[in-house]
Amino acid sequence: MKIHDRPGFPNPARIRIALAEKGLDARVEFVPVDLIGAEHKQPAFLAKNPSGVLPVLELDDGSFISESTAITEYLDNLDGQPTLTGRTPREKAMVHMMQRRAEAYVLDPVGLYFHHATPGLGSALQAFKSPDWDGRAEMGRREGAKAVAGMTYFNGVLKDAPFVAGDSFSMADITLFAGLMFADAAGLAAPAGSSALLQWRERVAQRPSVKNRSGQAFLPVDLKRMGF
Ligand SMILES: N[C@@H](CCC(=O)N[C@@H](CS)C(=O)NCC(=O)O)C(=O)O
Repeated sequence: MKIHDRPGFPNPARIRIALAEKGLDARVEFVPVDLIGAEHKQPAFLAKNPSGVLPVLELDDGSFISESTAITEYLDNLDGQPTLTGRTPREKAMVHMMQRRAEAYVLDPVGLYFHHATPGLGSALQAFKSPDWDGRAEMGRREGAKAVAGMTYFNGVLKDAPFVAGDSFSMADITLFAGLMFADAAGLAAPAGSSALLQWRERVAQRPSVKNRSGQAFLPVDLKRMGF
């Protein structure tokens, strides 16, 4: 198996955490993609994933799987013992629902804020982000506010349960964790009173699958290197 990604970015991090949770790192070859140089918007990459985003899983039979949820489901079911996507019909439905909320309420709006209301990843990529649209920064700011409201929602969820989808760590936790990572990089802080969310985050940060990846620095390091 190959994973086409760039370490340090939030969606690639979702898969790297899932791989580590499943103990599958050694079975994967990582293929770096120059996201800052917009390699993922060029025909060779678009043939692998027409959405033009990372990560992409390449199977040994030559097929490509994109979308972090689909990749995580594949990895989680490889050993017939899913731990990240639910075991019973109820668990599976809860994980699916809550991870989708984590994407829709936090991770995706943070991405829109980052790419439209800030300098994002620089000029090569900005050329693909509707730079001529006047309403772009305003849309980005609204998405930023939506992400902060999403954090308040998840703070409420985590007051009542140890993990995002209930009693067990799951793909939903990974998605929300990646959303908060991205929020840090984009300069969006959790609102005052988010103690349940921040305590959950600290617990997740201590999991070996997350903690042992600290050498593969998350987004802020790349941004600093770029002078942002
Ligand atoms: N829905 C996709 C989102 C993937 C995504 O947005 N990846 C980011 C990297 S964190 C990306 O490739 N961004 C490039 C761009 O927006 O041009 C997934 O779940 O994998």
